[in-house]
Amino acid sequence: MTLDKSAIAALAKRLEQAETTRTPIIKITDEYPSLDWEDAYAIQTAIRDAKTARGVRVAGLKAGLTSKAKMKQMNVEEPVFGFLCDYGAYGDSSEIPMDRYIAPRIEAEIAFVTSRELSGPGCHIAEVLAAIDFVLPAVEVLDSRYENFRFDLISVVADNTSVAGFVTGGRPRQLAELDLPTLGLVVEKNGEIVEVGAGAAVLGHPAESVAMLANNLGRRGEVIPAGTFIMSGGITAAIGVERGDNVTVRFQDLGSLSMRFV
Ligand code: 0L1
Ligand code: MG
Repeated sequence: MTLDKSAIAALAKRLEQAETTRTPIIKITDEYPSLDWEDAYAIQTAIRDAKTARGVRVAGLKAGLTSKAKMKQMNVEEPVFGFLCDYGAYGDSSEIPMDRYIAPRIEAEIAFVTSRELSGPGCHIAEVLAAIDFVLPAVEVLDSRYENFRFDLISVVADNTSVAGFVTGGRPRQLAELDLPTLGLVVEKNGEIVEVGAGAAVLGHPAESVAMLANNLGRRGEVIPAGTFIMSGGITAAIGVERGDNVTVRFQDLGSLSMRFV
């Protein structure tokens, strides 16, 4: 940890202001080049605490950068983690207002709702599988608060891993009915197929990223409470969207999700 409490609070405020005013900022490591992971998660937690103090509800948790290829490319050993807010929740067939965002992108994910608490260190995939109540299709809306997507991982974690919203609904299913690594999906933008993928793109199995999330939270003295909605990480690359775009993601066995950016 390199920052004191007041610097963490100031950076949290700067990032939250960038989000609420849709005004991108320069990545924070330009000013604080020696920021470490602990600083980054402390800034993210300070953003969460400021939001919840104003009445925002934490709607769930997320893992990001979960594909092995992307982790290797970005020279990281584990995914990054963030939290979802109630005001970012959209149902199937929603209209998503572009003016809430700077430069939104979407990625297709598999989501879980848990039925019991998960805690680390030492959480493993079998514990996660035993704790899954049901599985849902989901789409994450990403929106970096940094200018021109110029960021590094420490800056991204501080910026709540670019979370901006999420779409869910579709067809909730029991885990035993699904084979998550081979569960396929197709992303269409304006009727054209733009991405295809399968669950194994997320660390071999999407539940693996939930175990990593529990272990990451454990290091920070937190747990995944029972009943948590968790987005397990992008199966596809993130796709940029513009006003007027229609996106549909067809998930094998989980139904489809559609959204229109207006
Ligand atoms: O959900 C994620 O994979 C996090 C991505 C963070 C970086 C970005 O904004 O693309
Ligand atoms: Mg994601």
